[in-house]
Amino acid sequence: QAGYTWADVASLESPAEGARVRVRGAAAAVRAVGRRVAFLVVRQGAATVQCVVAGGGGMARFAAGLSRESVVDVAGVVSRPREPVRGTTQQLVEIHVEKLHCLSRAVPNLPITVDDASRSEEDVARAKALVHVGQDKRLDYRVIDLRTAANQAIFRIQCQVENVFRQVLLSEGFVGIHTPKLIGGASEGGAAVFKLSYNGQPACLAQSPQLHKQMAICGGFGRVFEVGPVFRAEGSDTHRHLCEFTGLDAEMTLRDHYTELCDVVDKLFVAVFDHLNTACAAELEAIQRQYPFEPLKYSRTTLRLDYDQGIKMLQEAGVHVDAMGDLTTEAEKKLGELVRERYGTEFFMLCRYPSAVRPFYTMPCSDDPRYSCSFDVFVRGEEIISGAQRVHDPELLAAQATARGVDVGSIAAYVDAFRYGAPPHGGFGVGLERVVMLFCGLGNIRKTSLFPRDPKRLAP
Ligand code: ATP
Ligand code: AMO
Repeated sequence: QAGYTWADVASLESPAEGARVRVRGAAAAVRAVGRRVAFLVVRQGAATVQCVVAGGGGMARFAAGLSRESVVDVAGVVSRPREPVRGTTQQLVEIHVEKLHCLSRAVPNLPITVDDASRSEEDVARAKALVHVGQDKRLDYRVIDLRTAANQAIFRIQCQVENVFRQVLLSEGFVGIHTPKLIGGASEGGAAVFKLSYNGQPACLAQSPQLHKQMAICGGFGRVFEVGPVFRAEGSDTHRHLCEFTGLDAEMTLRDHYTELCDVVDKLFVAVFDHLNTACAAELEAIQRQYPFEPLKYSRTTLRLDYDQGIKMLQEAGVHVDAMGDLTTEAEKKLGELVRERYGTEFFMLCRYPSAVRPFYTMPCSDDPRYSCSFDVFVRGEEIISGAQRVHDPELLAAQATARGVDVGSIAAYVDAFRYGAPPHGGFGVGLERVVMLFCGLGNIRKTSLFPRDPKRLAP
């Protein structure tokens, strides 16, 4: 296609009128007007441009016969129509097509269409006649579903969360590491592990990088982070549990107190949220159009409450909670509402959990061992982060593991790591999909996982 310059649909506004461009994208819509003119909307990512196919030679008829989602190459001249039809994602300019090639023909009867997958609940409610595509079907045909403007935005936002996580931690002196995902014993205790045979030896998929991120600290790295897969054999379907998710983990030596971890979380997440609100405004708008949500309320310095204070707030509101037990999902939600009403924020930390409800590696508080040097972080009343100072005394560690039913033999190398000199340390783990789900008020974690793995789904 000599004489044409490759162009991206999203930046088509900048070439001067009359520029000769070539774009490649999907045929999002085709409309024939008579036999000699066809309008072809070409989509690339979330951006679309209208292409006018006119004149003889059968090109208009060829365009009119293209099945939707076929991949095409269009070469032509940029023009600025006098009355541009501006869709939400459509460019103001058009392309007057001189050459048209189809590179990949989509089947004429698509199992779902991008238009149907793009409808908001309000659209569906307003026009009962519109096809409503349920989540399962959309996930079955995820490669088509991912082409919606909202999905294009969700995964760009997810990438930015990960990017800011890395950038902030790198600037704070953390080193990125990669820990093994094939391990000999459950890293979190509990039953939710995928077991497998490792050349005949019992093994499992890592439930977190917990053991090895701590061992990296024992290995002399003062501050580490990891972005990697986490496997949990969750038994029941919920809106916020996946069987495989992306963990953003950090671990660091501590000087005096576990609240040094809270300081890092604070800096990190204010930076993440600020970045999303400024650099990703267009993406947030695209998500809003399909899934309306209120912007997250958060403050410059993150509110920190003690677990006891949280319990008191719930009890005063008439919620029955066990002061030394774990919070139920409903209690967590309710606490999120109470905090928003009283403090005007939807992002807060709950510190000093009862030791009994935390994993075996958690450091008890020195002033009262019934409580622990730990915290959870909540967004809109749901947990996105767990963190704590760790036990670095091997005897106490083994005792706490045994008391919680963890087979010390299966984690012997981990316990031994603390026999060779280990500094006080702690860390935290963030669920990437949960951050995006809750920041954008999306209501279901499957929406923020590219190809979700839940208790029922192993495909696509
Ligand atoms: P974590 O990541 O720490 O496991 P979580 O959000 O899964 O975080 P849990 O400590 O497992 O939290 O559980 C907290 C609460 O969430 C439980 O008390 C329970 O009410 C609810 N919950 C957890 N798993 C499920 C599930 N599979 N089905 C229904 N509710 C659940
Ligand atoms: P925890 O088990 O709380 O802590 O997990 C950390 C964070 O991971 C996310 N998360 C999940 N996301 C999707 N699907 C799931 N099934 C799921 N389970 C957990 C949540 C949660 O806050 N080792 C500790 C962390 C640490 O102390 O460093 C841990 O794994 O957002």
